[in-house]
Amino acid sequence: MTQHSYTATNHDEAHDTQWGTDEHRKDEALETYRSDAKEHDLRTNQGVRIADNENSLKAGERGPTLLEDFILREKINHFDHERIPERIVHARGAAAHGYFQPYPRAAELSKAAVFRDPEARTPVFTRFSTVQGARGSNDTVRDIRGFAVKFYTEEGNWDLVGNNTPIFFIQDAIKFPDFVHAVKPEPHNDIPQGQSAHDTFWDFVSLVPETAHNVMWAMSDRALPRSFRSMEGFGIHTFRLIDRQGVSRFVRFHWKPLAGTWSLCWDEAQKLWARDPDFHRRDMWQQIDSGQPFEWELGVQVIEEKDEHAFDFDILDPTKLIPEECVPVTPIGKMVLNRNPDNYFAETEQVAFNPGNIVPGIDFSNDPLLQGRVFSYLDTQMLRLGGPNFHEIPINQPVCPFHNHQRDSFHRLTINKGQASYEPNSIEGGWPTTTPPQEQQGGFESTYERIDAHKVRARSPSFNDHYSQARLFWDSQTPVEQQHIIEAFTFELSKVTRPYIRQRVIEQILPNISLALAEAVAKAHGMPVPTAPTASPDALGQCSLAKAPSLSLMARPPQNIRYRQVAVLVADGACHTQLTQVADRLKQEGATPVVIAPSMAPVTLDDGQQVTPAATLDGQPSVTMDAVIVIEGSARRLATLGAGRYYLLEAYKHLKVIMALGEGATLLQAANLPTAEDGVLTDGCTSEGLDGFVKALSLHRVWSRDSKVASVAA
Ligand code: HDD
Repeated sequence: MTQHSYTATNHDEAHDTQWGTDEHRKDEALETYRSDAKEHDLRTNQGVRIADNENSLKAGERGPTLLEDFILREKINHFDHERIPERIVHARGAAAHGYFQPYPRAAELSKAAVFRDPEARTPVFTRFSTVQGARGSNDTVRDIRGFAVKFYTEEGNWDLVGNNTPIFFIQDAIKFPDFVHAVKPEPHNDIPQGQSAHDTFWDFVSLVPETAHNVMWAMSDRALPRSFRSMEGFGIHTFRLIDRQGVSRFVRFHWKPLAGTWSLCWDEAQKLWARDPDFHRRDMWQQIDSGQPFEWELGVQVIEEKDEHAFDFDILDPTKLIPEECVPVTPIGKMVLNRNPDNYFAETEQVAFNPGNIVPGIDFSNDPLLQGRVFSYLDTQMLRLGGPNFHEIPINQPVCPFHNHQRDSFHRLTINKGQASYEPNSIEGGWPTTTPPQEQQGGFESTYERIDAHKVRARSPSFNDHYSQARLFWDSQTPVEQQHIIEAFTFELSKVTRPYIRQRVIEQILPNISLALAEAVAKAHGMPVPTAPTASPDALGQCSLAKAPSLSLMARPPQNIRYRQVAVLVADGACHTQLTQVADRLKQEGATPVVIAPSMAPVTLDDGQQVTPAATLDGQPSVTMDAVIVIEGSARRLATLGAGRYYLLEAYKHLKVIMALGEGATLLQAANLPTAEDGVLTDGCTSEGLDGFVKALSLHRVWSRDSKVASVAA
């Protein structure tokens, strides 16, 4: 094993001299802890070289094992304790390193070091997660995704712990344990995994109308991201930014993916559970590994304090978004994720996020959900990471020095020198000392706010509106997206075994969002069609906007095909020139061609040359790809194979663009698919033909096909 230098003193000295704005700061700090066993002897944790790692120490070759075998005991003992409790929510996740670079505008809004210098890059570690499932659950379940960013700033760690929806299910942290108990697998049988389609979730939802808005997002394609790179992220709560003059403004944080927003289809997502449970984490890992970073812009909606009450909802209510049509999102920086972790456990599992980790220039609002969160995360890490010293775990350490009088407890790594672990002291010259707040590099100061109130256990009447934005969300979706929401409600409720719960959702929740939605779901469940909203005028609320186009994914397709994975199907006899032409064009557009064949054996092309496939039809099924191109000369062979026909059938069902070149139409015919319609291209491998493919794929899916696919048997 390599020797680590654990003392904070050592790190501090190093950091004090490297003080600056370097995106590699965290990477360099982590280097101290990296261990590479190459060319090292196998030893015990006490440093003793091991001579035999195959046999335990026994009394005779066939005799009992001896207690004295300290090598065996140490190895088994460590192994027995390898697991730590998984996160109570967001247990399944994947993370990457990168940096954040502010735009000039950011420094006008906040004095935080992370926003100060447009030339400076702050290291970040970002973890994406699902909420409901266990650590080993599937990536593509219908669920909200966590979007947690740790900024290792010069002035301490700032964690922006958000989701891929701009709102949450509940308004007050006191309901969080109830909500989580309801959505998690049911307590008597631990079913279902990674899904909200069960009685307790819908029981809770039907009894707690404030969940309606986030439920709408969860039932939409937003809950089925195609890739982490294609998700928006949101800080959700209203926070504050404090500028250099001490002026505080309310803000909502947004992460806008530079790749655009695109999602999976529900049927595709479900099939991916079996075909590639690691779909999202693999996608991120492979793309970062191949030099294709994941990128977002950080944006803020800014609300001056005087405008706090200018909206038809309360900005402290985390079940409400601020429509971008009312307050535009100002971009203030860019995040680039460009490095995979070295070790999943040491980094992704042990990273401890906490929305309570803020730095000077950023502050909380009085959002009652946020206030509870500020307590909960620190508390949960104590259990999950084994005590109050988890901030010393390498991935959690700030990149700036940190000294205080906190001492001892489990797994303390820092060797604090000196006698005085209290303040004030004269023995150690009074160190460490406090820093008064100032424009830059000052001590943290909470926003000066007058609070003159009765102590009450109550919710503000301004939180009574539960439906206006659920309606806005529904009204802002395209017809195809609305149909997907109807199908999602229909599916989820079909898994609810108690009819009275289904009935409560259909009769008492949905009509307050949309009568059309309620009618469609009621009919699909053979239940009476609701004819009027049931909620009180207060709960129904009012929204000044009729529609907010920013809420629809389909309304703003990416318009390019960057990062798309395109299946290029080949079999013996495939046209070599065409294969090269297609692959070159896709790469030119920033997409990845994946050559797929019936087996991994080299494919003999029409000119006698051979190509080694990257994958097989089974190994890289169409659900893992964004579009399909059949290379001329391959179709007849593929048409004889069930897997070949199924490939196109499934791609067609999932609204993917299919290009069948040369005699490729024979494969379409063999699969009983149309040979000429929107998104099914048989134009030949001309430059215009490929233009047509690129154009069709840049809309992500062939939405016009949506109404036909229910009859496709795949
Ligand atoms: Fe939370 C984890 C996001 C409300 C209590 N939460 C967790 C993670 C994300 C969120 C992304 C995973 C972080 C990681 O990758 O390690 N949580 C949210 C958002 C919320 C929210 C966006 C509402 C706006 N959470 C919330 C409340 C509470 C918690 C109201 C408790 C009162 N959340 C936790 C937790 C977790 C957690 C139990 C589990 C593991 C962890 O903290 O580190 O403390």
